[in-house]
Amino acid sequence: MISSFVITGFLGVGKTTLLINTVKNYFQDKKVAIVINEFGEVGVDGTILKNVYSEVLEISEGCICCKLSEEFEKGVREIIQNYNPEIIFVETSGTSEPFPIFMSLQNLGISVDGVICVIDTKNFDNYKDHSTAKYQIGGSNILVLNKIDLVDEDTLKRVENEVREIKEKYNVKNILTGQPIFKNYVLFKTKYGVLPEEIFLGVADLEKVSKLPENTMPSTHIYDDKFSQKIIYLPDTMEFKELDKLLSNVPKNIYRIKGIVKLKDIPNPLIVNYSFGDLTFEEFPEYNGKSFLVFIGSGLENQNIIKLN
Ligand SMILES: Nc1nc2c(ncn2[C@@H]2O[C@H](COP(=O)(O)OP(=O)(O)OP(=O)(O)O)[C@@H](O)[C@H]2O)c(=O)[nH]1
Ligand SMILES: [Mg+2]
Repeated sequence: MISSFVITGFLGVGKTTLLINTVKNYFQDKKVAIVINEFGEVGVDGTILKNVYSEVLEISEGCICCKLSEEFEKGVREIIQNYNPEIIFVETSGTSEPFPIFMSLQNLGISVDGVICVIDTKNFDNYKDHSTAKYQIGGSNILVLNKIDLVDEDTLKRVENEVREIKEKYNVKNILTGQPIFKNYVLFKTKYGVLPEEIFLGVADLEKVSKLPENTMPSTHIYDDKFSQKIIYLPDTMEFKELDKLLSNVPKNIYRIKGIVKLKDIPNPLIVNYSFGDLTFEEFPEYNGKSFLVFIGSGLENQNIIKLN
């Protein structure tokens, strides 16, 4: 049986980082396929991950948990047929819930060995009130407090307590029996998504979780989070200081910016990563596409995000 892990968590928490830093190391000898669903039409993570993994399937537009389950299942079937992977990792978009994806994978006869929810310990307060964030925690059995390098001990303890409370309250339940679908969960604290190998060897084995009875849906998703996105293509004549200026005063309703940008005064293209005020750049020499930034937030529809000179 093919096994799989679902990696969920809000926008910018470190899901792709986990795939790059941890998964790669532990599965050197296995045929790994990655399925990635990004919020936004243009794939940043897919482009980055293709550099690391040989088989990456991007399901880009929309969210696989609500609109795209058919496309998701078709894509996974294709990847199995063409590549015959031993293990599949699914990175959900930061705005999706993991549970419908868990069910889709089970429907396809794939064993789901873990649903990992990555949590941004530093920025948790900025996004914890979104219902999606709560259902992501409730729908996972491996909780990962990430970015602990950016917080002090007290914050870490407080966030851990809050996450555990949310887990209790939002734990997915079988609506017929009222019983939790995940009987237990584990919690890890880490930075840059580095996790111990035992996680992937069944320490939090979902096999103990019984298969769902047919026609059973969990109490799920209240669609009160409204996310939108804008993509902006940038001229290659831009200089670093212009880009930096553009990203230094980001309005609060923009949670996440990512993209790949070529600049006049920097030899290699840069991956731009902004989440809740934290901004990083990383060189990406292999990229030769257009320069673009994806802005994700709420109420962006009528907002003029940037002015280009
Ligand atoms: N300081 C610090 N930065 C981190 C850590 N983990 C990830 N990051 C940074 O956080 C940013 C976002 O990381 P990603 O892995 O792209 O996050 P993601 O959850 O895949 O984001 P989306 O797919 O857009 O939702 C990047 O700049 C990472 O380098 C961490 O533990 N500490
Ligand atoms: Mg990602």
